Amino acid sequence: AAGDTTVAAAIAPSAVAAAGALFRELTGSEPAGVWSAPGRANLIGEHTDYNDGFVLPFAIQHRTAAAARLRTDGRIRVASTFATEPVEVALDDLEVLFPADRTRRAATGAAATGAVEEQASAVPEWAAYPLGVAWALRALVPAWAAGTFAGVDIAIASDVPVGAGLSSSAAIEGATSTALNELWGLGLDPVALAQAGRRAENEAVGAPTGIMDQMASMLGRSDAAVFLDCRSLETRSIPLGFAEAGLEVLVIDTGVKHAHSTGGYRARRESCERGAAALGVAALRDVTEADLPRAAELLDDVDFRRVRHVVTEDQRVLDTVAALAAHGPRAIGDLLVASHASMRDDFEISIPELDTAVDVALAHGALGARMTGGGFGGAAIALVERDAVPEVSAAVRAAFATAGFAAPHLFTVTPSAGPRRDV
Ligand code: GAF
Repeated sequence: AAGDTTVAAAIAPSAVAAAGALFRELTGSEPAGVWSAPGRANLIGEHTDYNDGFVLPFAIQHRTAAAARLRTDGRIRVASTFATEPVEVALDDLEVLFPADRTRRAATGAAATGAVEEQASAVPEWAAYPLGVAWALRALVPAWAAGTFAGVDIAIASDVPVGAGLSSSAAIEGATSTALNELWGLGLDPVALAQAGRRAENEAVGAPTGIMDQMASMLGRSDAAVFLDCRSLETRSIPLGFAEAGLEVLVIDTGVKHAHSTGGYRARRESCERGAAALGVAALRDVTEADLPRAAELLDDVDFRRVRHVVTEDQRVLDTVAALAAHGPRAIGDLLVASHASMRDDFEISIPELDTAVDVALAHGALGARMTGGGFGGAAIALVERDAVPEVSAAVRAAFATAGFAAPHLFTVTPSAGPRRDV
């Protein structure tokens, strides 16, 4: 138990102070404000978002903060505690750095863009998130084209564990878009800001992700999950009641890093697209369990199992929302377990560390457990009686040591509020 406390304390939120300090170091002056946005844990609904389906994530207490202030020279400079060097470009160059399409890139002329394109490949990945958000916001606001936006300095710090499947990237996007929305007086609503964040991730960073993480970060509420229909983008706040029920959500971060801009994530998307095309629907959202026998005839075994995961996972999200409303959080354990089995066996995005985390948590009394996020690494969540957190944690640590896995990071997460201005 003492070990758990140490780990929790080490990651206790401090991003706001760190972003402010970094801003002062960068500019020698005070920021105009500090804005922050949370990471998220997904309770259930994995790889359903880009299939126009349903998800049920909640924002967590770990946040990313952006300290920012306008500048008058039309340049944007971003610094972060993840990197030693800040990155600075002219705002007008963002469109060349991240061209909306090839036609536009061609239209700007190779000679004129050569130097900037060289700069684009030199933009480190972390900086593509905030710069990509600034670029995506520009596309939303026609006034930008008339050059009405001032430059800006932004310093970013985060308490969200990176690569743990807790959406550290959506938290950077959310903190940046919330800061720029206010400083530039854009008046955009949280859904528009979430869409700008997704666009930054898809087009500036090049990770083909869905909209779940940005919506979870932007629309989070204390003690509630965000039930999102990824087709209509309608959301409903779903009370979770973990605290009143005496339950905790324990995160087991395996420390195995994943990246969604590469390999497996993209391949899963392609399987889903082939499945939808073969079944003649716009997206797998339009397929029900009754269609699965036909899918089995039309698809090879691998694509069929990918489709079966998405179709059954959508149903599990709806069942979880219904179970929470009818019976409360103790009723959702089996759905979490079934979700994990589907990701392990049909979608094949789990890894031995995540399977061990889930199995051991369940063997030591967790009500339910599943990997959370895109997979291939990252974290599992376990729904655990408050009093059982030390026992489950100790058992997971021991099992990891026995299996020869790196020591996991264990901490509890609390369903928390979305973006805000902190200073
Ligand atoms: C990652 C992506 F960013 C999300 O859009 C979602 O697809 C998730 O993986 C899997 O559910 O977090």
